[in-house]
Amino acid sequence: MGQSEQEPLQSSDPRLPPGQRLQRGWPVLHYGPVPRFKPLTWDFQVFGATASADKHSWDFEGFNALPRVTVRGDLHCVTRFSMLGSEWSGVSASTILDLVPPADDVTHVMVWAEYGYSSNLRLADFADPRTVFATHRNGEPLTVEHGFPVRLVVPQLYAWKGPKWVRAVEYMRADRRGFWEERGYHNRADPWSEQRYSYQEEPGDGPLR
Ligand SMILES: Nc1nc2c(c(=O)[nH]1)N[C@H]1C(S)=C(S)[C@@H](COP(=O)(O)O)O[C@H]1N2
Ligand SMILES: [Mo]
Repeated sequence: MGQSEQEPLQSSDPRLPPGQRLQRGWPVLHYGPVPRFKPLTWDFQVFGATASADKHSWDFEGFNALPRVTVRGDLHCVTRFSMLGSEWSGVSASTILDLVPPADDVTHVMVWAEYGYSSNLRLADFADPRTVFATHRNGEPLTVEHGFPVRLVVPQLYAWKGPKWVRAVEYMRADRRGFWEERGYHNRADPWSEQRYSYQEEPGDGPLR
């Protein structure tokens, strides 16, 4: 292949946060096995500090009947690859907040997935209009490796903040670390300020470990 066919310098793309490089295609990355989808027992729960104090849940049909949005968002993995410019469709996290309001003093949420994977978010990051429980990418249903039937996408944070195979949202009155946040990753995970590891945390970035 001749010099003339070389790609332009990808690191100059203004959508790439510092220390990230462009990824072609869509790698599969997660801890543990891919769960098998069981349509009859699958549900999507909202529990914890709801305004009504009641737990809410949708079955598969009910979840798929919720109002839908499409958002454009990038995926930045802390291992330094970024996938730019996807269109994610699904249920906006703000729709979940509207349908199952949190109590007034809720500050954070934990998003739970199959096999106990979890990630914590500040309520403001969860309520951001870019945060979506995605069922489709670029018009195609997610494959099971990428999180079918539903995964969270939080494009403004590192991608571990977006669990695949989501099953529940827990409203919390105080912050608590999720799966990777307990294992040395940054509690807030803003890729634009390279918040990769928990040793970089400043007072106020997260609960004590
Ligand atoms: N349930 C679950 N979700 C997860 C993970 C995981 O280990 N388990 N890994 C996260 C990480 S670190 C990344 S980079 C993205 C990768 O998503 P992809 O496999 O669709 O590229 O999934 C995130 N969601
Ligand atoms: Mo990642």
